[in-house]
Amino acid sequence: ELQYPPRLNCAAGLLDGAAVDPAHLALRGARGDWTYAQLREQVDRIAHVLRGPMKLETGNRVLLRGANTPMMAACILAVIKAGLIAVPTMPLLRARELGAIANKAQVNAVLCADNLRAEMEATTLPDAARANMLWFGADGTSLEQLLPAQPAHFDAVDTAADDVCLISFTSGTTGIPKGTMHFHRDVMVICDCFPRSVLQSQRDDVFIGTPPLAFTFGLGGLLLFPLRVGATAVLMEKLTPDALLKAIETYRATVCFTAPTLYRQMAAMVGQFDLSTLRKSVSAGEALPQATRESWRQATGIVMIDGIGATEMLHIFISAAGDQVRPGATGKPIPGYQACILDRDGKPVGPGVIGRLAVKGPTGCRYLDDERQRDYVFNGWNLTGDAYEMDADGYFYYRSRTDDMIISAGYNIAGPEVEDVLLRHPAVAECGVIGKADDERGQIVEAHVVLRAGVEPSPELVTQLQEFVKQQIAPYKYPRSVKFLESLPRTETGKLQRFKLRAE
Ligand code: 3SK
Repeated sequence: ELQYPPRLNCAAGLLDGAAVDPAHLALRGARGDWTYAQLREQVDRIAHVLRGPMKLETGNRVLLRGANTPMMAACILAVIKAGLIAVPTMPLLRARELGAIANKAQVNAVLCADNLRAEMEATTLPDAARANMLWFGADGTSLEQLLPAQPAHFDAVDTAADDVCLISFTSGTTGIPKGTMHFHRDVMVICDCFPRSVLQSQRDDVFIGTPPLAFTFGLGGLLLFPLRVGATAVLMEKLTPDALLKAIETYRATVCFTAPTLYRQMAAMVGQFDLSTLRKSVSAGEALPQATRESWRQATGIVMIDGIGATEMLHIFISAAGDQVRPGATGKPIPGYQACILDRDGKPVGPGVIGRLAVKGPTGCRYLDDERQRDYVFNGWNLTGDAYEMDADGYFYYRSRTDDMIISAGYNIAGPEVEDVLLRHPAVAECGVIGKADDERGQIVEAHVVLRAGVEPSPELVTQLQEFVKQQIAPYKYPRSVKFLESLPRTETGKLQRFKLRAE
């Protein structure tokens, strides 16, 4: 069913798709809104700048850097429409991290939001890129100055469906980001999988959310998926829970994409906002605790759509919606994808056994010059690094990251299960559970807890939390060590950096 022509430019395919009405609002943001006709014209003028004044050639790589704004989105689309390769980067990255990405991807040019200029200028870049940078997003910035003189129409560069158009970097939960390469066809594939089979998005949808466009969860949910069905996307620069709730109300959003942490925080505040237009709430980027699913349901009446994706796979490949949702499960492989559980030797295991999640389908891992490709792809299966269990009906249940499974005195303990219990305690706002080396037990369960406002840490509270866990799950899973923190270390995509907790 997923058939695309051998010559394909995905940016052109999305901007000129059958579902697009030129007069319909495409992108909305704090600094103004663009219809599809206006977005297309903006993309075309930027594409002319890339191939004209910037003198870039087909296959060159462009580092992109900016908060979620219509202009950042237009730059990404323009790079791809111009036959170049987009290398989007997270807005909060520092010069050292940006330099590592720019050099790994050997970028030839940079398009960067003006408010992020200082860090970009402090970055060590390949020479070609250092000499070829333009700034955008404020009056009089170099990119915007060039636009009025450019023609309003650009003929998309003729690319092959299997030419690379995007290099997306992983968020670094292990500390070392990897570049993943994706084809024009892959972009169309993700638009035709999850949004069709699970989300069932339509032209009258208004998409909103917080994942950065540099994270493929955000790129899909807040740009590619809405364009594919001719819908509207709201791009927000301020990514706090109250800003998201207010924006859902203001823009009458129907589909929200964000991470479990934000749903958890928003559930406590929804009463102050009108969310009556919201129909779908998609959670990914991190495992969704059942406690968070329940509190969002209680607060809004909405059954969340959980999903697991990976930068390597480009987007979500296991999910479920509506009456297909099963408590505790992420869901089933979405049409087009297959998944199974493998043991340590790479042999499939049956229902009820925890093992390594393996997935295959129309997208897959292609690391940029990285020997870790051999660890990720095994016999055609992509090994995502997640420990999962399947039930007899083919539902998949997240247990932990493969390297996060805690082995204590011979027991296998999944940190997220302990986190899910702790999150139900009224004193706990956030928590991260890890295995800490221990002479006697090999490892012990250690909980890092952020308390709710007004709650003070104390030895009594530690005992209370330990007893609370023992009451709800097998007592050997209780955290023998509890530490209180002001906040948890997270990547910009919201993923908990357990390696930092372990290093403490
Ligand atoms: O981390 C995830 O679960 C994810 C979800 C959707 C798209 C991309 C990613 C990495």
